[in-house]
Amino acid sequence: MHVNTPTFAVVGAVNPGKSSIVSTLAENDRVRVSPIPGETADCEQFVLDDLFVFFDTPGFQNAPEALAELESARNAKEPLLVFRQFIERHRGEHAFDAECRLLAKITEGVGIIYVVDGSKPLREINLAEMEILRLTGQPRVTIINRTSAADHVADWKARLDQHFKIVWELNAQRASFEDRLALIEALASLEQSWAPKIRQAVRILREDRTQKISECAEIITEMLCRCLAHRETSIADSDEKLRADYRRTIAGEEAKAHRQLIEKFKHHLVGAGENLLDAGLFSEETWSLLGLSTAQLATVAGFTGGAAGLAFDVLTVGHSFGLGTLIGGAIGAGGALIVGKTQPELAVDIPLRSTWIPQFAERFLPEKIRQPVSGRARSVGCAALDFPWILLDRAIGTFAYASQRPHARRDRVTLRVAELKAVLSAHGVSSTQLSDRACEKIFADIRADRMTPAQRASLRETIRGWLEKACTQRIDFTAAEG
Ligand SMILES: Nc1nc2c(ncn2[C@@H]2O[C@H](COP(=O)(O)OP(=O)(O)O)[C@@H](O)[C@H]2O)c(=O)[nH]1
Ligand SMILES: [Mg+2]
Repeated sequence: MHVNTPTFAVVGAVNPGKSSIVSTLAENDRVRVSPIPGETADCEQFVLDDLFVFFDTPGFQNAPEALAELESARNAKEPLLVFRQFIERHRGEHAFDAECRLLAKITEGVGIIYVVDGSKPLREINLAEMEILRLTGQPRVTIINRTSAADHVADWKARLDQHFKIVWELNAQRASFEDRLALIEALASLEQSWAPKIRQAVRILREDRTQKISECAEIITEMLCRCLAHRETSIADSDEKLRADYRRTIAGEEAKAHRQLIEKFKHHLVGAGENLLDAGLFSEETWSLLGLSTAQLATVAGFTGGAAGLAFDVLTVGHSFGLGTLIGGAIGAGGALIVGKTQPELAVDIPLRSTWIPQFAERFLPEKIRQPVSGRARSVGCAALDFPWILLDRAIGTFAYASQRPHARRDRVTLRVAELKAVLSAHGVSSTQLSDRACEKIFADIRADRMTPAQRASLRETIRGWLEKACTQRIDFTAAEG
Protein backbone atom coordinates (compact mmCIF):
# COMPACT_ATOMS: atom_id res chain seq x y z
CA MET A 1 0.00 0.00 0.00
CA HIS A 2 1.22 3.46 -0.93
CA VAL A 3 2.03 5.88 1.88
CA ASN A 4 -0.23 8.46 0.27
CA THR A 5 -3.29 6.24 0.33
CA PRO A 6 -6.26 8.38 1.43
CA THR A 7 -6.64 7.66 5.13
CA PHE A 8 -9.53 8.45 7.45
CA ALA A 9 -10.12 8.15 11.17
CA VAL A 10 -13.73 7.24 11.89
CA VAL A 11 -14.61 8.99 15.13
CA GLY A 12 -17.66 9.93 17.20
CA ALA A 13 -19.48 9.42 20.46
CA VAL A 14 -20.03 6.03 22.07
CA ASN A 15 -22.11 3.64 19.95
CA PRO A 16 -23.42 5.67 16.97
CA GLY A 17 -22.15 2.91 14.68
CA LYS A 18 -18.53 3.93 13.99
CA SER A 19 -17.33 0.35 13.68
CA SER A 20 -20.37 -0.44 11.53
CA ILE A 21 -19.52 2.40 9.15
CA VAL A 22 -15.90 1.21 8.97
CA SER A 23 -17.17 -2.29 8.28
CA THR A 24 -19.40 -1.18 5.42
CA LEU A 25 -16.92 1.23 3.85
CA ALA A 26 -13.98 -1.16 4.10
CA GLU A 27 -16.16 -4.13 3.01
CA ASN A 28 -15.00 -6.07 6.00
CA ASP A 29 -17.43 -8.09 8.09
CA ARG A 30 -14.81 -8.86 10.73
CA VAL A 31 -14.71 -5.37 12.24
CA ARG A 32 -15.87 -5.60 15.85
CA VAL A 33 -19.43 -4.30 16.02
CA SER A 34 -21.22 -4.47 19.34
CA PRO A 35 -24.20 -3.06 21.25
CA ILE A 36 -21.94 -2.79 24.29
CA PRO A 37 -20.30 0.66 24.47
CA GLY A 38 -16.51 0.75 24.56
CA GLU A 39 -15.90 -2.44 22.61
CA THR A 40 -13.47 -0.66 20.30
CA ALA A 41 -10.64 0.05 22.70
CA ASP A 42 -7.88 1.04 20.32
CA CYS A 43 -7.47 2.42 16.82
CA GLU A 44 -7.54 -0.40 14.35
CA GLN A 45 -6.78 -0.17 10.65
CA PHE A 46 -8.98 -1.56 7.87
CA VAL A 47 -7.95 -1.30 4.24
CA LEU A 48 -10.26 -1.27 1.24
CA ASP A 49 -8.50 -2.87 -1.73
CA ASP A 50 -5.28 -0.92 -1.08
CA LEU A 51 -7.20 2.22 -2.09
CA PHE A 52 -8.39 3.58 1.25
CA VAL A 53 -7.46 3.17 4.86
CA PHE A 54 -10.06 3.53 7.59
CA PHE A 55 -9.17 3.63 11.27
CA ASP A 56 -11.82 2.45 13.67
CA THR A 57 -11.41 4.38 16.92
CA PRO A 58 -12.79 4.36 20.47
CA GLY A 59 -15.63 6.85 21.05
CA PHE A 60 -15.14 10.17 22.85
CA GLN A 61 -15.33 9.63 26.60
CA ASN A 62 -15.04 13.07 28.02
CA ALA A 63 -15.40 15.58 25.22
CA PRO A 64 -16.55 18.69 27.20
CA GLU A 65 -13.56 18.52 29.56
CA ALA A 66 -11.16 17.82 26.74
CA LEU A 67 -12.57 20.76 24.83
CA ALA A 68 -11.91 23.08 27.75
CA GLU A 69 -8.21 22.23 27.43
CA LEU A 70 -8.13 22.32 23.67
CA GLU A 71 -9.77 25.75 23.24
CA SER A 72 -6.33 27.32 22.85
CA ALA A 73 -6.04 25.63 19.46
CA ARG A 74 -8.55 28.19 18.21
CA ASN A 75 -5.93 30.92 17.91
CA ALA A 76 -2.86 28.73 17.57
CA LYS A 77 -0.70 28.96 14.48
CA GLU A 78 -0.37 25.20 14.49
CA PRO A 79 -3.51 23.78 16.05
CA LEU A 80 -2.32 20.18 15.89
CA LEU A 81 0.55 21.15 18.21
CA VAL A 82 -1.98 21.95 20.93
CA PHE A 83 -3.51 18.53 20.41
CA ARG A 84 -0.11 16.85 20.63
CA GLN A 85 0.59 18.64 23.90
CA PHE A 86 -2.79 17.50 25.25
CA ILE A 87 -1.92 13.90 24.41
CA GLU A 88 1.49 14.23 26.08
CA ARG A 89 -0.08 15.64 29.23
CA HIS A 90 -2.75 12.96 29.57
CA ARG A 91 -1.05 9.88 28.20
CA GLY A 92 -1.99 6.85 30.31
CA GLU A 93 -4.68 8.73 32.26
CA HIS A 94 -7.88 6.79 32.47
CA ALA A 95 -10.14 9.86 32.16
CA PHE A 96 -8.84 10.80 28.72
CA ASP A 97 -7.75 7.41 27.45
CA ALA A 98 -10.14 7.35 24.47
CA GLU A 99 -9.46 11.01 23.60
CA CYS A 100 -5.69 10.43 23.61
CA ARG A 101 -5.98 7.45 21.31
CA LEU A 102 -8.34 8.95 18.77
CA LEU A 103 -6.73 12.39 18.77
CA ALA A 104 -3.30 10.80 18.30
CA LYS A 105 -4.58 9.27 15.10
CA ILE A 106 -5.97 12.62 13.91
CA THR A 107 -2.68 14.43 14.63
CA GLU A 108 -1.02 12.12 12.10
CA GLY A 109 -2.79 14.19 9.47
CA VAL A 110 -5.57 11.82 8.44
CA GLY A 111 -9.03 12.86 7.29
CA ILE A 112 -11.89 12.73 9.77
CA ILE A 113 -15.17 10.88 9.35
CA TYR A 114 -17.41 11.89 12.24
CA VAL A 115 -20.26 9.42 12.75
CA VAL A 116 -23.45 10.40 14.56
CA ASP A 117 -26.60 8.43 15.32
CA GLY A 118 -29.50 10.28 13.68
CA SER A 119 -31.99 8.11 15.56
CA LYS A 120 -30.91 9.60 18.92
CA PRO A 121 -31.35 13.20 20.00
CA LEU A 122 -28.37 15.50 19.80
CA ARG A 123 -26.79 16.22 23.18
CA GLU A 124 -24.51 18.82 24.66
CA ILE A 125 -21.51 16.48 24.59
CA ASN A 126 -21.93 16.04 20.84
CA LEU A 127 -21.49 19.78 20.40
CA ALA A 128 -18.19 19.50 22.28
CA GLU A 129 -17.11 16.66 19.97
CA MET A 130 -17.93 18.71 16.87
CA GLU A 131 -16.03 21.67 18.23
CA ILE A 132 -12.94 19.57 19.03
CA LEU A 133 -12.93 18.18 15.52
CA ARG A 134 -13.36 21.64 14.01
CA LEU A 135 -10.38 22.86 16.04
CA THR A 136 -8.11 20.22 14.54
CA GLY A 137 -8.47 22.00 11.20
CA GLN A 138 -8.27 18.61 9.46
CA PRO A 139 -10.48 17.78 6.44
CA ARG A 140 -13.66 16.30 7.82
CA VAL A 141 -17.03 14.91 6.89
CA THR A 142 -20.01 13.80 8.97
CA ILE A 143 -21.95 10.63 8.37
CA ILE A 144 -25.42 10.45 9.85
CA ASN A 145 -26.08 6.79 10.57
CA ARG A 146 -29.25 5.48 12.22
CA THR A 147 -29.23 2.56 14.63
CA SER A 148 -33.04 2.54 14.91
CA ALA A 149 -36.08 3.94 13.14
CA ALA A 150 -36.38 7.07 15.35
CA ASP A 151 -35.64 10.21 13.37
CA HIS A 152 -33.76 13.22 14.72
CA VAL A 153 -31.89 13.81 11.50
CA ALA A 154 -33.20 17.33 10.91
CA ASP A 155 -31.90 18.53 14.32
CA TRP A 156 -28.53 16.97 13.69
CA LYS A 157 -28.26 18.48 10.24
CA ALA A 158 -28.99 21.98 11.49
CA ARG A 159 -26.06 21.74 13.91
CA LEU A 160 -23.66 19.74 11.79
CA ASP A 161 -23.92 22.16 8.88
CA GLN A 162 -22.18 24.74 11.06
CA HIS A 163 -19.18 22.52 11.74
CA PHE A 164 -18.77 20.36 8.64
CA LYS A 165 -18.57 21.11 4.96
CA ILE A 166 -20.02 17.73 4.09
CA VAL A 167 -22.92 16.17 5.97
CA TRP A 168 -23.87 12.83 4.51
CA GLU A 169 -26.60 10.34 5.37
CA LEU A 170 -25.43 6.76 5.07
CA ASN A 171 -27.00 3.82 6.79
CA ALA A 172 -24.33 1.32 7.78
CA GLN A 173 -26.66 -1.65 7.53
CA ARG A 174 -28.50 -0.64 4.38
CA ALA A 175 -26.05 1.26 2.18
CA SER A 176 -25.78 -0.04 -1.38
CA PHE A 177 -22.59 -0.11 -3.42
CA GLU A 178 -23.69 3.10 -5.18
CA ASP A 179 -24.44 4.79 -1.84
CA ARG A 180 -20.93 3.98 -0.65
CA LEU A 181 -19.35 5.17 -3.85
CA ALA A 182 -21.27 8.44 -3.70
CA LEU A 183 -19.86 9.11 -0.24
CA ILE A 184 -16.34 8.23 -1.33
CA GLU A 185 -16.68 10.56 -4.32
CA ALA A 186 -17.77 13.33 -1.98
CA LEU A 187 -14.57 12.85 0.04
CA ALA A 188 -12.65 14.06 -3.02
CA SER A 189 -13.90 17.60 -2.46
CA LEU A 190 -12.61 17.67 1.12
CA GLU A 191 -9.00 18.18 0.26
CA GLN A 192 -7.65 19.20 -3.10
CA SER A 193 -4.49 17.11 -2.93
CA TRP A 194 -6.54 13.92 -2.39
CA ALA A 195 -8.98 14.52 -5.22
CA PRO A 196 -7.10 12.80 -8.10
CA LYS A 197 -6.37 9.74 -5.96
CA ILE A 198 -9.93 9.44 -4.75
CA ARG A 199 -11.38 9.81 -8.25
CA GLN A 200 -8.95 7.19 -9.50
CA ALA A 201 -9.95 4.91 -6.61
CA VAL A 202 -13.63 5.30 -7.47
CA ARG A 203 -12.87 4.27 -11.06
CA ILE A 204 -10.98 1.23 -9.82
CA LEU A 205 -13.83 0.25 -7.48
CA ARG A 206 -16.31 0.44 -10.37
CA GLU A 207 -14.09 -1.63 -12.66
CA ASP A 208 -13.55 -4.08 -9.86
CA ARG A 209 -17.30 -4.48 -9.40
CA THR A 210 -17.74 -5.12 -13.13
CA GLN A 211 -14.94 -7.65 -12.98
CA LYS A 212 -16.51 -9.41 -10.02
CA ILE A 213 -19.82 -9.71 -11.87
CA SER A 214 -17.99 -11.34 -14.80
CA GLU A 215 -16.21 -13.72 -12.46
CA CYS A 216 -19.48 -14.66 -10.82
CA ALA A 217 -21.01 -15.29 -14.26
CA GLU A 218 -18.12 -17.65 -14.92
CA ILE A 219 -18.63 -19.43 -11.58
CA ILE A 220 -22.32 -19.96 -12.33
CA THR A 221 -21.71 -21.02 -15.95
CA GLU A 222 -19.13 -23.57 -14.84
CA MET A 223 -21.44 -24.92 -12.14
CA LEU A 224 -24.32 -25.25 -14.62
CA CYS A 225 -22.13 -27.04 -17.16
CA ARG A 226 -20.78 -29.48 -14.61
CA CYS A 227 -24.16 -30.21 -13.06
CA LEU A 228 -26.05 -30.64 -16.32
CA ALA A 229 -23.43 -32.84 -17.91
CA HIS A 230 -22.80 -34.97 -14.86
CA ARG A 231 -23.77 -38.61 -14.75
CA GLU A 232 -22.96 -40.65 -11.68
CA THR A 233 -21.74 -43.98 -12.97
CA SER A 234 -21.09 -47.27 -11.26
CA ILE A 235 -20.85 -50.95 -12.00
CA ALA A 236 -21.62 -52.35 -8.59
CA ASP A 237 -23.74 -49.92 -6.61
CA SER A 238 -27.45 -50.23 -6.05
CA ASP A 239 -29.76 -47.79 -7.81
CA GLU A 240 -30.54 -46.07 -4.55
CA LYS A 241 -26.86 -45.60 -3.71
CA LEU A 242 -26.25 -44.28 -7.21
CA ARG A 243 -29.04 -41.75 -6.85
CA ALA A 244 -27.77 -40.69 -3.43
CA ASP A 245 -24.22 -40.32 -4.79
CA TYR A 246 -25.53 -38.29 -7.69
CA ARG A 247 -27.44 -35.93 -5.38
CA ARG A 248 -24.38 -35.56 -3.16
CA THR A 249 -22.06 -34.76 -6.07
CA ILE A 250 -24.42 -32.17 -7.54
CA ALA A 251 -25.25 -30.58 -4.20
CA GLY A 252 -21.49 -30.36 -3.58
CA GLU A 253 -20.94 -28.60 -6.91
CA GLU A 254 -23.68 -26.16 -6.09
CA ALA A 255 -22.46 -25.48 -2.57
CA LYS A 256 -18.94 -24.88 -3.86
CA ALA A 257 -20.20 -22.36 -6.41
CA HIS A 258 -22.37 -20.57 -3.84
CA ARG A 259 -19.44 -20.29 -1.47
CA GLN A 260 -17.33 -18.80 -4.25
CA LEU A 261 -20.05 -16.24 -5.00
CA ILE A 262 -20.26 -15.25 -1.36
CA GLU A 263 -16.49 -15.02 -1.04
CA LYS A 264 -16.23 -12.80 -4.11
CA PHE A 265 -18.02 -10.15 -2.11
CA LYS A 266 -15.85 -10.75 0.92
CA HIS A 267 -18.59 -12.09 3.13
CA HIS A 268 -18.19 -14.71 5.81
CA LEU A 269 -21.92 -15.27 6.09
CA VAL A 270 -21.82 -19.01 6.10
CA GLY A 271 -19.24 -21.40 7.44
CA ALA A 272 -17.90 -24.38 5.55
CA GLY A 273 -20.66 -26.91 5.07
CA GLU A 274 -23.40 -24.39 5.80
CA ASN A 275 -25.75 -23.06 3.16
CA LEU A 276 -27.31 -19.66 2.67
CA LEU A 277 -30.55 -21.17 1.34
CA ASP A 278 -32.85 -22.90 3.80
CA ALA A 279 -33.88 -25.78 1.51
CA GLY A 280 -31.59 -28.27 -0.20
CA LEU A 281 -31.21 -28.49 -3.96
CA PHE A 282 -33.16 -31.73 -4.22
CA SER A 283 -35.78 -30.89 -1.62
CA GLU A 284 -39.44 -30.87 -2.46
CA GLU A 285 -39.68 -27.21 -1.52
CA THR A 286 -37.03 -26.21 -4.00
CA TRP A 287 -38.60 -28.14 -6.84
CA SER A 288 -42.13 -26.98 -6.19
CA LEU A 289 -41.25 -23.31 -5.70
CA LEU A 290 -38.27 -22.46 -7.90
CA GLY A 291 -37.61 -22.92 -11.60
CA LEU A 292 -40.11 -22.47 -14.40
CA SER A 293 -43.87 -22.44 -14.18
CA THR A 294 -45.74 -25.57 -15.23
CA ALA A 295 -46.96 -23.82 -18.39
CA GLN A 296 -43.40 -22.79 -19.26
CA LEU A 297 -42.16 -26.31 -18.72
CA ALA A 298 -44.71 -27.62 -21.17
CA THR A 299 -43.54 -25.08 -23.75
CA VAL A 300 -39.91 -25.89 -23.18
CA ALA A 301 -40.69 -29.59 -23.50
CA GLY A 302 -42.29 -28.75 -26.83
CA PHE A 303 -39.29 -27.07 -28.36
CA THR A 304 -36.46 -29.02 -26.80
CA GLY A 305 -37.98 -32.45 -26.33
CA GLY A 306 -36.26 -33.82 -29.39
CA ALA A 307 -32.93 -32.25 -28.60
CA ALA A 308 -32.94 -33.35 -24.96
CA GLY A 309 -33.88 -36.85 -26.01
CA LEU A 310 -31.00 -37.02 -28.36
CA ALA A 311 -28.74 -35.64 -25.70
CA PHE A 312 -29.26 -38.55 -23.41
CA ASP A 313 -29.05 -41.08 -26.17
CA VAL A 314 -25.59 -39.83 -26.97
CA LEU A 315 -24.56 -40.18 -23.36
CA THR A 316 -25.78 -43.72 -23.15
CA VAL A 317 -23.96 -44.73 -26.30
CA GLY A 318 -26.81 -45.79 -28.44
CA HIS A 319 -28.65 -47.87 -25.90
CA SER A 320 -32.15 -48.06 -27.23
CA PHE A 321 -33.85 -47.68 -23.87
CA GLY A 322 -31.75 -44.67 -22.97
CA LEU A 323 -33.06 -41.84 -20.90
CA GLY A 324 -33.55 -39.91 -24.10
CA THR A 325 -36.13 -42.29 -25.33
CA LEU A 326 -37.83 -42.08 -21.99
CA ILE A 327 -38.13 -38.34 -22.32
CA GLY A 328 -39.34 -38.62 -25.88
CA GLY A 329 -41.90 -41.12 -24.72
CA ALA A 330 -43.02 -38.91 -21.92
CA ILE A 331 -43.62 -36.04 -24.29
CA GLY A 332 -45.49 -38.35 -26.60
CA ALA A 333 -47.67 -39.43 -23.70
CA GLY A 334 -48.56 -35.88 -22.80
CA GLY A 335 -45.41 -34.86 -20.99
CA ALA A 336 -46.72 -35.74 -17.54
CA LEU A 337 -43.49 -37.42 -16.52
CA ILE A 338 -41.26 -34.41 -16.86
CA VAL A 339 -43.61 -31.47 -16.74
CA GLY A 340 -44.86 -31.74 -13.17
CA LYS A 341 -43.43 -29.34 -10.58
CA THR A 342 -42.11 -32.03 -8.28
CA GLN A 343 -38.76 -33.39 -7.28
CA PRO A 344 -37.10 -35.04 -10.24
CA GLU A 345 -37.18 -38.75 -10.63
CA LEU A 346 -33.50 -39.49 -11.14
CA ALA A 347 -33.44 -41.94 -13.96
CA VAL A 348 -31.11 -44.90 -13.79
CA ASP A 349 -29.89 -45.97 -17.15
CA ILE A 350 -28.35 -49.38 -17.87
CA PRO A 351 -26.23 -49.33 -20.97
CA LEU A 352 -25.78 -52.88 -22.25
CA ARG A 353 -22.55 -53.96 -23.74
CA SER A 354 -22.68 -52.50 -27.16
CA THR A 355 -22.48 -55.02 -29.96
CA TRP A 356 -21.57 -52.51 -32.59
CA ILE A 357 -18.22 -51.61 -31.04
CA PRO A 358 -15.69 -54.42 -31.41
CA GLN A 359 -13.81 -55.08 -28.18
CA PHE A 360 -10.40 -54.17 -29.64
CA ALA A 361 -11.76 -50.72 -30.57
CA GLU A 362 -12.98 -49.87 -27.05
CA ARG A 363 -9.65 -48.60 -25.86
CA PHE A 364 -9.81 -45.83 -28.46
CA LEU A 365 -13.01 -44.51 -26.92
CA PRO A 366 -12.89 -41.61 -24.48
CA GLU A 367 -12.86 -42.76 -20.86
CA LYS A 368 -16.36 -41.44 -20.21
CA ILE A 369 -17.85 -43.65 -22.88
CA ARG A 370 -15.50 -46.61 -22.52
CA GLN A 371 -16.32 -47.33 -18.91
CA PRO A 372 -20.07 -47.72 -19.32
CA VAL A 373 -19.61 -49.61 -22.54
CA SER A 374 -17.11 -52.13 -21.28
CA GLY A 375 -18.23 -52.37 -17.67
CA ARG A 376 -21.98 -52.71 -18.06
CA ALA A 377 -22.18 -49.71 -15.82
CA ARG A 378 -25.35 -47.94 -14.92
CA SER A 379 -25.52 -44.24 -14.62
CA VAL A 380 -27.77 -41.63 -13.09
CA GLY A 381 -28.52 -38.19 -14.40
CA CYS A 382 -31.21 -35.58 -14.01
CA ALA A 383 -33.23 -35.08 -17.17
CA ALA A 384 -35.74 -32.67 -15.65
CA LEU A 385 -36.16 -29.57 -17.81
CA ASP A 386 -36.46 -27.50 -14.65
CA PHE A 387 -33.02 -28.48 -13.41
CA PRO A 388 -30.93 -25.67 -14.99
CA TRP A 389 -33.48 -23.06 -13.97
CA ILE A 390 -33.63 -24.28 -10.42
CA LEU A 391 -29.84 -24.07 -10.23
CA LEU A 392 -30.08 -20.57 -11.71
CA ASP A 393 -32.74 -19.23 -9.34
CA ARG A 394 -30.69 -20.45 -6.41
CA ALA A 395 -27.42 -19.08 -7.76
CA ILE A 396 -28.83 -15.69 -8.80
CA GLY A 397 -30.52 -15.36 -5.41
CA THR A 398 -27.26 -16.14 -3.63
CA PHE A 399 -25.31 -13.76 -5.86
CA ALA A 400 -27.80 -10.90 -5.49
CA TYR A 401 -27.83 -11.28 -1.73
CA ALA A 402 -24.05 -11.42 -1.37
CA SER A 403 -23.50 -8.50 -3.75
CA GLN A 404 -25.91 -6.24 -1.89
CA ARG A 405 -25.49 -7.07 1.76
CA PRO A 406 -23.57 -4.35 3.63
CA HIS A 407 -20.69 -5.73 5.65
CA ALA A 408 -21.88 -4.03 8.85
CA ARG A 409 -24.60 -6.62 9.27
CA ARG A 410 -23.74 -9.37 11.70
CA ASP A 411 -26.93 -11.44 11.76
CA ARG A 412 -26.45 -14.98 10.56
CA VAL A 413 -29.05 -15.38 7.95
CA THR A 414 -30.69 -18.01 5.80
CA LEU A 415 -32.74 -17.15 2.74
CA ARG A 416 -36.10 -18.87 2.61
CA VAL A 417 -36.59 -20.51 -0.74
CA ALA A 418 -40.35 -20.09 -0.25
CA GLU A 419 -40.05 -16.30 -0.56
CA LEU A 420 -36.94 -16.07 -2.72
CA LYS A 421 -38.77 -16.64 -5.98
CA ALA A 422 -41.15 -13.72 -5.37
CA VAL A 423 -38.27 -11.42 -4.41
CA LEU A 424 -36.36 -12.30 -7.59
CA SER A 425 -39.52 -12.00 -9.71
CA ALA A 426 -40.23 -8.52 -8.37
CA HIS A 427 -36.92 -7.43 -9.90
CA GLY A 428 -37.14 -9.31 -13.17
CA VAL A 429 -34.38 -11.76 -12.35
CA SER A 430 -36.22 -15.00 -11.67
CA SER A 431 -35.93 -17.92 -14.07
CA THR A 432 -39.59 -17.55 -15.00
CA GLN A 433 -38.65 -14.23 -16.58
CA LEU A 434 -35.25 -15.22 -17.94
CA SER A 435 -36.05 -18.46 -19.72
CA ASP A 436 -35.75 -18.42 -23.49
CA ARG A 437 -35.29 -20.76 -26.40
CA ALA A 438 -31.61 -19.92 -26.92
CA CYS A 439 -30.75 -20.95 -23.36
CA GLU A 440 -32.77 -24.13 -23.63
CA LYS A 441 -30.83 -25.11 -26.73
CA ILE A 442 -27.54 -24.60 -24.90
CA PHE A 443 -28.73 -26.55 -21.87
CA ALA A 444 -29.74 -29.44 -24.12
CA ASP A 445 -26.32 -29.36 -25.75
CA ILE A 446 -24.53 -29.31 -22.40
CA ARG A 447 -26.48 -32.40 -21.43
CA ALA A 448 -25.50 -34.02 -24.69
CA ASP A 449 -21.89 -33.17 -24.09
CA ARG A 450 -21.68 -31.25 -27.32
CA MET A 451 -21.65 -27.63 -26.23
CA THR A 452 -19.30 -25.54 -28.36
CA PRO A 453 -16.95 -22.94 -26.85
CA ALA A 454 -19.02 -20.26 -28.59
CA GLN A 455 -22.18 -21.53 -26.88
CA ARG A 456 -20.44 -21.51 -23.55
CA ALA A 457 -19.26 -17.94 -24.08
CA SER A 458 -22.74 -16.90 -25.09
CA LEU A 459 -24.29 -18.53 -22.02
CA ARG A 460 -21.75 -16.82 -19.78
CA GLU A 461 -22.51 -13.47 -21.39
CA THR A 462 -26.25 -13.99 -20.93
CA ILE A 463 -25.74 -14.87 -17.27
CA ARG A 464 -23.48 -11.84 -16.83
CA GLY A 465 -26.31 -9.64 -18.09
CA TRP A 466 -28.70 -11.18 -15.56
CA LEU A 467 -26.24 -10.68 -12.71
CA GLU A 468 -25.67 -7.07 -13.68
CA LYS A 469 -29.40 -6.52 -13.56
CA ALA A 470 -29.61 -8.28 -10.20
CA CYS A 471 -26.94 -6.21 -8.52
CA THR A 472 -27.65 -2.75 -9.89
CA GLN A 473 -31.14 -2.69 -8.41
CA ARG A 474 -31.82 -2.32 -4.73
CA ILE A 475 -33.40 -5.66 -3.87
CA ASP A 476 -35.16 -5.89 -0.55
CA PHE A 477 -34.56 -9.39 0.77
CA THR A 478 -36.36 -8.81 4.07
CA ALA A 479 -39.26 -11.08 3.06
CA ALA A 480 -36.89 -13.98 2.35
CA GLU A 481 -34.58 -13.55 5.33
CA GLY A 482 -35.02 -15.94 8.21
N1 LIG B 1 -30.28 -1.22 12.95
C1 LIG B 1 -29.05 -0.71 12.85
N2 LIG B 1 -28.18 -0.91 13.86
C2 LIG B 1 -26.96 -0.40 13.74
C3 LIG B 1 -26.54 0.35 12.60
N3 LIG B 1 -25.25 0.75 12.82
C4 LIG B 1 -24.89 0.26 14.00
N4 LIG B 1 -25.90 -0.42 14.58
C5 LIG B 1 -25.88 -1.13 15.87
O1 LIG B 1 -25.46 -0.24 16.86
C6 LIG B 1 -24.59 -0.90 17.80
C7 LIG B 1 -23.26 -0.17 17.87
O2 LIG B 1 -22.59 -0.30 16.65
P1 LIG B 1 -20.99 -0.15 16.54
O3 LIG B 1 -20.70 -0.04 15.10
O4 LIG B 1 -20.29 -1.18 17.33
O5 LIG B 1 -20.84 1.29 17.22
P2 LIG B 1 -19.54 2.04 17.75
O6 LIG B 1 -19.52 1.83 19.21
O7 LIG B 1 -19.77 3.46 17.38
O8 LIG B 1 -18.36 1.45 17.05
C8 LIG B 1 -24.43 -2.32 17.28
O9 LIG B 1 -25.31 -3.15 18.02
C9 LIG B 1 -24.84 -2.23 15.84
O10 LIG B 1 -25.38 -3.45 15.38
C10 LIG B 1 -27.48 0.54 11.55
O11 LIG B 1 -27.21 1.14 10.52
N5 LIG B 1 -28.71 -0.01 11.73
MG1 LIG C 1 -16.70 0.55 17.76
